[in-house]
Amino acid sequence: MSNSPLPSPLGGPPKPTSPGGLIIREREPVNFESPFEQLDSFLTPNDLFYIRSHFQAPALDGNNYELRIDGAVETPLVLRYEELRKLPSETRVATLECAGNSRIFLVPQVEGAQWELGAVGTAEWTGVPLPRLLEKVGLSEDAVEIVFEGADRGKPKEKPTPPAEISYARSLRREKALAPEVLVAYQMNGRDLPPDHGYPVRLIVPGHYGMASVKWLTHIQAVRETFQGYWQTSDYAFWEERDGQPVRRPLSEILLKSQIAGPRMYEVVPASLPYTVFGAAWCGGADVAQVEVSTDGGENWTAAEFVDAPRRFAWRRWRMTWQVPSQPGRYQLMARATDIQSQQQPEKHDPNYGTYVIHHPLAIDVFVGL
Ligand SMILES: Nc1nc2c(c(=O)[nH]1)N[C@H]1C(S)=C(S)[C@@H](COP(=O)(O)O)O[C@H]1N2
Ligand SMILES: [Mo]
Repeated sequence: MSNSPLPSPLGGPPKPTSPGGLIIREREPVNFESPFEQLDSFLTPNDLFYIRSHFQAPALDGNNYELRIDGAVETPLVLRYEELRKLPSETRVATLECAGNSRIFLVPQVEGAQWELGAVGTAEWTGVPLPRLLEKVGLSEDAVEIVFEGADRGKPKEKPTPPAEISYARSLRREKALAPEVLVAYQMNGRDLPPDHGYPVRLIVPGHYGMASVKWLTHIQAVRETFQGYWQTSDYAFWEERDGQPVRRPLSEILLKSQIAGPRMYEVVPASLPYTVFGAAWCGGADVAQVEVSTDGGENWTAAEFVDAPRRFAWRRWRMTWQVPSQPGRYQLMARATDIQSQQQPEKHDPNYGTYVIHHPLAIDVFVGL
C-alpha cells in the first residue's frame, strides 16, 4: 500500500482526519494555509500542513518516475522511484516556513499571497540523505552549487517575469548540499508524500525557508557557477549590503521568529481569570533559548515556558499563563524569541527583505471583557 502509485489526497491509506482543514489564500495554484491556532501537536498532521505552490501540481506517477543526477559529476545517474526507496533511508524532523509567512501583517499592505500565521508547519520527513547520492555520482571538486528542479512549469507572477514558461528550480551552496540533514524525501509523517506536497519525491532542506525544499523533484544538477535562476534572483531574493552596495542574494536560512497561536486577533478574553497564551518559536540556525510574552504592547516582558525540548531545525511550542486584568479594554500581545547566541528578533521588518522574512514580533490585539 505504501508503494501505491496513486495516493489519496492526504497520502497513503485513509486515516482519521483532523478537524479544521486549511484556509484558502489562492485557489489555483493551490495556496492554502494551516489554521495556526490548532497548534496542539509537535508534528503538524499532513492534512493541516500548509501548501505553497507556484504552478499546478504535476500529475506524477511513481511507476514512471525518474530522478536524474548530472552536471559537474563523474558518473551521472538516473534513479527510479523503487530504486530510491530501496536505498538506506533516514527520518528527520524539520519545520518548513514559507518566506512570505505573516505577510498580511505588513503595513501598508503589499502584493503577494496574504499569509497570516499558518504558512509554517513541522513534519517528520523520510528519504535518502542528499550527500549519499552526491557521493554515488562523484561530485566534481569545482562544483560550487547544486540545482534542484521540479516537474512543475508555468509563468511566474512576481516581476520581472521571464518571457516563457519556466520550471521551479532552486540551488544550494555546495556546503549545505553536503550537510547530513538535507534529504531527498518520499515520506511525510510516515506516509507517502501527498500530491500537493511533492509526490513522489521532494527535497527537504532543514533550516532554510520553504522555497529551498523543491517539490516534484526530477533533476539534480551540479554546476560550476552560481545559479542565477528566476527563483534565486527575481523572486525569493533580498538586498544584501556588500562593500557599500546593495547586491541581490537568494534567501536561505530561516530567521528567528515566535508566533502567538492563541489568543487570536480581536479575541475576547474574560477579565480577572488566568488565560494560557500559547504559540511556537523557531529558527534555521542556533536553537531557540527563550520566549517572552508582552501583554502591554511591548513595555514589559514575561518568560514563557517551553512545551518542547530544543531540537535542531524544529520549532519549540511554548505557553505562558496570563493573569488577565480586571480592567476591560484593548490589550496588545506580542511574543519575542532569543536564541542560544543571545540574538533576539528585530523590532521591525527589514525593508531589504521586501515582502519576505517577516520575523519581527507580530502584535495580536485582544479585548478583555467582563
Ligand atoms: N516544485 C516546486 N517546489 C516548491 C514550490 C513550488 O512552487 N514548486 N514552492 C516552494 C515554496 S515557496 C514552499 S514555502 C514550499 C512549501 O512546501 P509545502 O507546499 O509542502 O508546504 O515548497 C517549495 N517547493
Ligand atoms: Mo514559500
